Amino acid sequence: MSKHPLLTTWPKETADRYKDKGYWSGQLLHSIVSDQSIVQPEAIAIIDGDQQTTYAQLSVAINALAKDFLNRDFAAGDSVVLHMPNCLAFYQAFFALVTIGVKPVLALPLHRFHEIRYFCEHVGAKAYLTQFAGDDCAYREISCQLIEGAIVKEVVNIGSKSEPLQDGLSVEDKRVSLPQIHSNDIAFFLLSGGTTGTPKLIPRTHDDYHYSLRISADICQLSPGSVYLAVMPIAHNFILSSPGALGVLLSGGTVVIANNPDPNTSFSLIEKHAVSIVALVPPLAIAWISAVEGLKRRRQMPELSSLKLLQVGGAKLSEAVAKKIEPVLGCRLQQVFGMAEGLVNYTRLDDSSEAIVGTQGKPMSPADEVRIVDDQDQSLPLGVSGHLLTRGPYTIRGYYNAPEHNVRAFTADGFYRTGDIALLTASGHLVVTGRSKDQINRGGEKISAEEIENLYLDYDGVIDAAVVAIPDPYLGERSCAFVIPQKAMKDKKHESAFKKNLLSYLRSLQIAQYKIPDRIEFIEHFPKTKFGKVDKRALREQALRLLPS
Ligand code: AMP
Ligand code: DBH
Repeated sequence: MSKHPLLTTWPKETADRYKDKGYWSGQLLHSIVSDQSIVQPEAIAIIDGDQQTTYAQLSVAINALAKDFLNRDFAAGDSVVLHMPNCLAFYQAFFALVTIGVKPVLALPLHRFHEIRYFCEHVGAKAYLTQFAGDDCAYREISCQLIEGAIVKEVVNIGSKSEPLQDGLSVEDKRVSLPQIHSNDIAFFLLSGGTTGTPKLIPRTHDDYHYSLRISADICQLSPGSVYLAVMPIAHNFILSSPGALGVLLSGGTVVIANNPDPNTSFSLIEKHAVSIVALVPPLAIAWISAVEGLKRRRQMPELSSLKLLQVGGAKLSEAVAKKIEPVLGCRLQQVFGMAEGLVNYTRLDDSSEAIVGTQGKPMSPADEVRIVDDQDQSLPLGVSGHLLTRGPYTIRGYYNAPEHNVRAFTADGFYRTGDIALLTASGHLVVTGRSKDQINRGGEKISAEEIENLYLDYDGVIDAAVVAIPDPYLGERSCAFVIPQKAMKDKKHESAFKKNLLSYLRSLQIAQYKIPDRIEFIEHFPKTKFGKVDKRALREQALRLLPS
């Protein structure tokens, strides 16, 4: 089925089976809004501060923007990088781009010049699409650097709040006609949390993503009455599709955008708009619990009665926190264990309390194939932890333009090696028990150890570096870089000056802040495994001993 040399997709017979079974329905992602604009044109689709848009208005704005993009000479098959804060214009731009077959790379707000430049170069981006609004001048600075460095030819500043899109563009422009889009085309690229030196891009098709939205919306029992609060970055797969804003729009509900993660901001939005569902990473769930407990003590209990479902995912939720959610917040908990590559697991709304609190859910589709295997890829019995492999109708068969990495990341028969260690229970639920991939999960933000190690290797004065996770009660994990310096450290003063240099070096590269190690330790040589590789397990134990008990 793959027509493109840089893409590995499903074999023809598998694709045919997914179509026959109705998983791949042939529907296009932008039909989500255009269909609802006919069914219920006056219903509110998205609320962003004092801006709100009905489905009819949203559809008009998307078409207008699509035509504006075509007038700028964007053409089907082009790629762009879309890098925006949480705002209405993100959805307008996303749908407009997929309407005309231009593939956006969905960058996250915390990405900085280092990452954005890489995405632009990797896909040969035609343009960088952003919004110069609010207090964050990062987007403007990145734009200048991209133009100065001739990395992209064009920067498009989309619909800042002072000039809303709906009023700005002509819809009646009949001179441009929209290109034909196929449902098995790549619609956009998501970013992988990464385990390698450079981030990998995840190509998602209209067919596979639309299926994942339909089934997610069904599992979460969404309806036109659902009101979804988007607190975390809206370009992230969890917030986009599990069921996320797109699942809610597909169901004809309303998406309310929060542009800061402060619990009190969310609580007022929940009350004001009668929010019924929200998705958080574990650290934010902890912050919400303590905020509510604090307000209760002061007898200022926020009005959260509309909230029916709190989804928590992105990193492992501890059982202790999971147990508190329903009694403190008064809503149902749903654990979500997903990945931008595909497979998403949900605890079901009618699962037992034990399953909801103690597992990371079941695969969402009956067509998801899940295997738990040992180091030799041999299947393990129920209840035994092993490597989690998966394939299915919405799990990719290869990263974009990464043939060598794909050989390692996928089995010969197309299973994705998730890098997670998990066990399956007799009821079919997965429990995540560890990770084999060389990654730090910092409260849901994934850091590839190798990416940071490579950056340190380029720094004068560093012989080698190894980055590992250290446990943290709030974030789950933080990062610790063990560094072998070229010259032995003379004293504490010398050490702390060198640590400062190492930190400012990383900052000078303009990488996302969350990737900067939380801790740096100097070491003379690394412990090695039997095979002579750096023994990260031993380093993690060493890091643990350094932590205050
Ligand atoms: P990403 O590659 O950024 O899409 O991140 C996906 C990874 O996040 C998964 O492979 C897991 O390692 C981790 N993850 C996501 N949700 C959960 C969860 N509920 N519990 C444990 N780990 C999770
Ligand atoms: O962490 C993730 O990537 C994630 C978590 C929950 C995800 O992609 C998803 C749900 O869809």
